[in-house]
Amino acid sequence: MSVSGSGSSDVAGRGWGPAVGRRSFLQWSAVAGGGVGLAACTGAEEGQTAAQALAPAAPPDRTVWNACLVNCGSRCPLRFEVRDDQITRVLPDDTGDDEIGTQQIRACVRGRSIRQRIYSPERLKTPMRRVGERGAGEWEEITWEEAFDDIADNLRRVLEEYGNEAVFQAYGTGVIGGTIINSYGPYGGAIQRLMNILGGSLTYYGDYSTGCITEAMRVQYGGWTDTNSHDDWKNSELVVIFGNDPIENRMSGGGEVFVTQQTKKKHHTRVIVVDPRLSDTAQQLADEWVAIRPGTDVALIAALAHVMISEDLHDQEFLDSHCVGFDDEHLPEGVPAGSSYRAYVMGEGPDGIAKTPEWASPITGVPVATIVDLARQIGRAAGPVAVMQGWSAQRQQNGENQSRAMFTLAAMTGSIGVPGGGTGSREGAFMLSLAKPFDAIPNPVTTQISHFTWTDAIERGPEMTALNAGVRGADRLSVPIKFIWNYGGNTLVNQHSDINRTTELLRDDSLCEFIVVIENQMTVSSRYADILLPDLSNAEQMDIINQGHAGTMGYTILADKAIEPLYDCRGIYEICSEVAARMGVEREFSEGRTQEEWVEHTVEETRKTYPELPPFEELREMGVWKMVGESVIPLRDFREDPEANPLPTPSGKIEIFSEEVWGNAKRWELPEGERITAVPEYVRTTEGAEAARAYTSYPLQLINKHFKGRTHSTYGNVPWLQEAHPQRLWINPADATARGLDNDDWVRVFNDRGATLVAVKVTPRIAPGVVMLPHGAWYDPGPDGTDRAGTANILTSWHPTSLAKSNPQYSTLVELEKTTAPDLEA
Ligand SMILES: Nc1nc2c(c(=O)[nH]1)N[C@H]1C(S)=C(S)[C@@H](COP(=O)(O)OP(=O)(O)OC[C@H]3O[C@@H](n4cnc5c(=O)[nH]c(N)nc54)[C@H](O)[C@@H]3O)O[C@H]1N2
Ligand SMILES: Nc1nc2c(c(=O)[nH]1)N[C@H]1C(S)=C(S)[C@@H](COP(=O)(O)OP(=O)(O)OC[C@H]3O[C@@H](n4cnc5c(=O)[nH]c(N)nc54)[C@H](O)[C@@H]3O)O[C@H]1N2
Ligand code: SF4
Ligand SMILES: [Mo]
Repeated sequence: MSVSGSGSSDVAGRGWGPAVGRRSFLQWSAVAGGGVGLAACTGAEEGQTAAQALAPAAPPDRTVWNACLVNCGSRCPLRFEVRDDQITRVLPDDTGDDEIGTQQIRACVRGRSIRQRIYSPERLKTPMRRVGERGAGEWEEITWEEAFDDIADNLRRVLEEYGNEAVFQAYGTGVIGGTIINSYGPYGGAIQRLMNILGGSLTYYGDYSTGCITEAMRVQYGGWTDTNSHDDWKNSELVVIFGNDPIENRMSGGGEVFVTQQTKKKHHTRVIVVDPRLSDTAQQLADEWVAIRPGTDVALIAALAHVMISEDLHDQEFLDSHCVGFDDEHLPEGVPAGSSYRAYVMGEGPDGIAKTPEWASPITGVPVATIVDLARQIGRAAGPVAVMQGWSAQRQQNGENQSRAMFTLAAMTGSIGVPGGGTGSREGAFMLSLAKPFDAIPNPVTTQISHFTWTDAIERGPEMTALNAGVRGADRLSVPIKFIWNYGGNTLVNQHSDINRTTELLRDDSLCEFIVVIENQMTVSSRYADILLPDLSNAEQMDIINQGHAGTMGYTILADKAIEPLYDCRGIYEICSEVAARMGVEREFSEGRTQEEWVEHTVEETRKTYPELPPFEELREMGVWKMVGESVIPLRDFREDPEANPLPTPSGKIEIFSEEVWGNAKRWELPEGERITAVPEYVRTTEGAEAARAYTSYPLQLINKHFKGRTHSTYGNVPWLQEAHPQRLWINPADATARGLDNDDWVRVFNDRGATLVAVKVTPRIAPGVVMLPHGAWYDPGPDGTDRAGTANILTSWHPTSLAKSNPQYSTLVELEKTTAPDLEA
């Protein structure tokens, strides 16, 4: 049988119709007929109104602890009320109180609407094999036995023909909170375990979240370094936030929203937010908003440094004792004078340009007086200054230097490693760390690419070398990627850059020969599968959950199975066990344990570190277990005694000048016009602020923030959330007027890579010349190929950043024109 779209079989026999495409709530109910769509979500009877359906009609049989496992950074316990094997209601954590450290971890709107995801009409229902061209969405339903055989045959063939380096688990964070059902390869999980037993697979360094800052931290601090946890604002004189948005990112009411709001309320610490948008954080927590053009923080910071140096407002003593290369007197041996950060800032370096506020203002869009005032507020603060950053200032071309400049500003304040200060990085949180017996098998393949360059590895694998593409662990790739496991991820298409180019690449099955997708929903990545497997949702199985960001609270959740598997779905543990059996390694894979026994084993192993953690059965009853920790203050020991506690950098100090990058700048083969720099310089880029104003074709800078209506693309098909948080392009009134646009008008946003249709939100909350399209909307091409969902990655570029080879998705230039609302049925 050949079917289009999602699996149409109705194995569970509950009256779910065939899956429909992306639709609004009303269309959805209408198409599904008589409110069946909603009924599917609520367990309501046909013909009931929404209000009747939402009212808890009859008491539940039982309440089961589970959790929201998506990658928002928070991780909330959920309590599922279950009646007749259907989740009828979702409740939040009800343990703890309203104090930081013992707070309730209250789920946000997304977690609380998880029923609409679990019971979505787009849920995959049965295993399927592609029959038409890859991506065309034509399938035949197959049995699980056929699916397992097919996967094992192809895996064996690829391993024999090309070797282990040809197999790749794609980036996927849809189930990042899980331990056994963890979708994020770098944390381990079932697929990585299976591949490691089979001789390993190609992996990656860096990630879509933090590719540039991770490399910046390695260069400057010697490795991953958080800044102080948000609760520590109580000790700060001033908090300066570069593009961090804790109110809209990681939205758990027990996490960052709660901790930042409570701390601000109690301690009234002055907060300045530097951001192209008046973010929800700027709106709720800031005393001052500095509107900046994306990607120009590094220029702003150079000008702040110019003022601070000129007016002697920096902590020279700390820079002398703890840092390398702030000034020419503290450069590594053999490096010529004029190479330090101070020389760069004061115009004593090779470019001879003083980075004055007058120099920075036209680049950044920040007025000269504001720059001077900001430098004086930072430099003259009577106590510690907490400089911190989010991650989107670094999800850009030159993102590495954006991050490094922020670390350097933190060093200039001398507030690193002390209460109330910070490293200039993103906030840390006290964490409970689970034992990971399931992930104990190492990967024999040591070759790595950057997370972002997997499309290049499909296209031109062996051309990629250490010097031209940042390959690590080997001089070059030996083979292209030929086999992809895609579990709980949508970076296969939707979340990776340049969707038109990616889909063209994936359509050609002579390049990547076999793609297995394991999903809950018919996403665009699902469409590019050769074998598409319907996974269980977290409600249908048990796991032990990794903690998310909650300031000074450590916790874990025992997420229990709440309902029986829906349709013909099976879980990742069973899937990998069955493939392992066909590859002759079932025993090594399972070690004789069921999934539940692995969870129990994990709890028992974790109890060796945390003896207070209750045993398995007790924990299962409790659901969530919390421990009170302390504020996180990274680099405290180093601050106190840098000689006794050196950093893992070559010099043991904070490397504002990096000798490694200085050397690589001469060795690496970079594309024409690109530079990597030993100190955090502002570098002009092809899709940066200056290019926007120089080009006539694409004069707007597009950023694509992490949005309250979704976690990336997950929850993107939930009608309640689509209604509450509609997809809109933010645009400044000046830019809207110039294009004849009013609020809610539809526009076509385009550049050379593609086009998308979306309605606008005209608002002074975004800087002129900048537009913002929340990322993660579900790609929905119309008949002419134009996307109709407002999908950001139709516009972004594959070209990686220079140093980290990372995703520069916020360095995207576009233009837009008024159009009419699309016909979604076409
Ligand atoms: N333009 C642009 N692109 C970006 C970003 C950006 O800022 N701008 N951000 C980047 C960042 S930081 C990240 S982390 C990535 C995130 O990209 P991804 O890691 O791909 O995250 P999601 O888009 O949420 O996709 C997760 C998938 O998991 C599926 N899923 C959810 N639950 C389950 C489950 O129980 N089982 C299975 N099998 N699947 C499940 C969901 O349906 C969804 O398709 O996106 C990156 N892409
Ligand atoms: N609700 C929700 N929360 C999430 C996620 C989600 O999808 N939804 N995703 C999670 C994940 S995986 C990640 S990686 C994090 C991402 O965390 P971030 O990357 O920090 O999140 P963003 O919201 O994209 O950006 C934060 C702020 O930076 C601003 N900004 C953009 N460009 C610049 C710039 O050049 N300079 C300055 N100063 N500011 C800039 C944006 O306007 C925004 O207000 O969020 C996590 N939290
Ligand atoms: S999306 Fe994040 S904040 Fe919201 S419920 Fe899930 S884990 Fe909690
Ligand atoms: Mo991320």
